[in-house]
Amino acid sequence: MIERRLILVLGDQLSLDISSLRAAEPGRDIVLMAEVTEEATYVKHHKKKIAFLFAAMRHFAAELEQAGWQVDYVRLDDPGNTGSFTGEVERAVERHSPSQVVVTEPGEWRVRQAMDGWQERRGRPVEIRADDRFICGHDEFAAWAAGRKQLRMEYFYREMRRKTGLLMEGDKPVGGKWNFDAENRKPPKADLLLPEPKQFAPDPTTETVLSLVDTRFANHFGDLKPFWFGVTRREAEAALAHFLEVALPSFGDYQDAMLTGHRFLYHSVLSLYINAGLLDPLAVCRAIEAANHAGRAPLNAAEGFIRQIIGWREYVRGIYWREMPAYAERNFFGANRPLPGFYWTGDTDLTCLRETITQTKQEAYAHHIQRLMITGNFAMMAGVAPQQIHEWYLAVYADAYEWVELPNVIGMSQFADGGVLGSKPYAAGGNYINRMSDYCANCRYDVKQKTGENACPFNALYWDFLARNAVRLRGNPRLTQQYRSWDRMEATIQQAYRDSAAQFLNRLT
Ligand code: FAD
Ligand code: DLZ
Ligand code: SF4
Repeated sequence: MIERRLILVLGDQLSLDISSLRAAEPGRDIVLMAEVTEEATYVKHHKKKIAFLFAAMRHFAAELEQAGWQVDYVRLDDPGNTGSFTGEVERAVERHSPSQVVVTEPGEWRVRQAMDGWQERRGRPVEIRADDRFICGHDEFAAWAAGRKQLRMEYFYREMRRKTGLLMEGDKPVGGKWNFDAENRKPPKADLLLPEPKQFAPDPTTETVLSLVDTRFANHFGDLKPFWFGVTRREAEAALAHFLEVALPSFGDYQDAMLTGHRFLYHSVLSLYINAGLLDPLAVCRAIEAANHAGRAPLNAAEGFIRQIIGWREYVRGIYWREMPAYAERNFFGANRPLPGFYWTGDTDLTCLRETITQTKQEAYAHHIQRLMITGNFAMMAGVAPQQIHEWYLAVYADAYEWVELPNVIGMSQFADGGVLGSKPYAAGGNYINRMSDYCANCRYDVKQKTGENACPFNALYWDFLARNAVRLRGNPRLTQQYRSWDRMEATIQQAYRDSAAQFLNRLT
């Protein structure tokens, strides 16, 4: 009897050299891929995100078959589909009687917990292999973090630069500095020549998926069409090539800018492809480095981009696996306000929030500063329960998986971890938003007014947030200046801020 193995490939493991496939033989072993309701509904994911994943999975299965693999592909609407990974592995074990089940470790704690129970349940050996598409393994991150009083991305990032050799000259960073962010905060200009990400027309396979999602997930958030994401490795590579050519040179300069109607600016819109496995993160960084070497991208752009991938992306994953499962429950400020309903509709008269949420609904995309300084900043200052805003982010973005989304939300944007990931809350009033965007020019609120009915709500919320949380934040050395300003204000002005914030928050409820 042939000793064949069952290789499970998850929807965000669409990489030909994933560790599970490396352990297998095409002519002998069976690859299992399954569309399951549980993954689409444990939070109600954006329709575009589900469509992207199912279409990419179907194309990947076809690619594997062309390469000689036997693929057992379970569609969402196949009769007998149990709707969960556990159920589908059990059914496949019965179909194929494998000697062993092999899988690459999942990105999410929830799925890892389920997998850890599989061997006992089926009495069949289950091998869970490391996901070496990441540059930094779990043990390596633990060793780096051990004994440090504070974890900070910048120091971790330097280790990753040394490890990969990216933008290095021997043991020195190219250009003499590790970080060129000081050059990366240019405000937007209305006359910028703005590129768009590469768009792809759905083929018949994708059209079938679009119909399925339209029927089965009609009550999920977000617009399904127009659907223009790439769904194959080749398309993802074309999207990367397009980014290198048209947007990378200005990526650094305008990284923090926001412009009405321009959803992507110079961002790459590659995270959905990288996170699903269609692009390899290190290969993307090498392409960026090569563009810099060839004189096609300045160093501040190349360094800024590479830092996001080998710095932030790896760092948040390290934090996730180090801190879970307690991390998901962290609530440093004890915030308990329900998520305002307009996060699901965009129906609000705060222009910055309306723009960001509307584009999220349409595109399943918002760029980093919109996520951090508009929807995240607002939720934190308004005192929204971190677990509610976390579930929102996990549901609405096409690139969201808990390992990357949770630390960005709980740690970076809500400071709900009290400073594990970052050193201070990203709180800001209307001035910051006005400097980095053109939203305020077209808003019913006046960004220059501090308090009152017509004042930008971010202004009062900012001071109210600091005052409300003084016990927790006053000792933070990065907020000394802010608390000094608050303390110097006359009591009547302080009260006016608190009253304005209270009135606004009451209306919100
Ligand atoms: P670009 O601006 O072009 O950046 C290049 C690449 O760097 C991205 O494609 C991404 O792979 C990586 N990157 C950049 N910043 C980060 C970061 N902070 N953490 C991890 N990778 C990063 N990113 C996700 O991939 N999934 C998420 O669910 C997610 N949720 C977020 C939630 C909040 C509250 C915040 C503040 C950030 C979140 N991010 C998330 C990080 C970042 O906003 C997105 O990676 C980025 O906006 C994706 O768009 P892009 O590909 O155009 O990125
Ligand atoms: C996000 C997602 C969705 C919507 N659907 C599926 C699916 O049907 N089958 C699958 O294998 N993966 C899916 N995924 C991605 C998984 O949620 C992801 O692999 C786990 O969260 C582990 O990171
Ligand atoms: Fe947002 Fe305030 Fe500007 Fe309006 S005025 S867009 S609410 S920051």
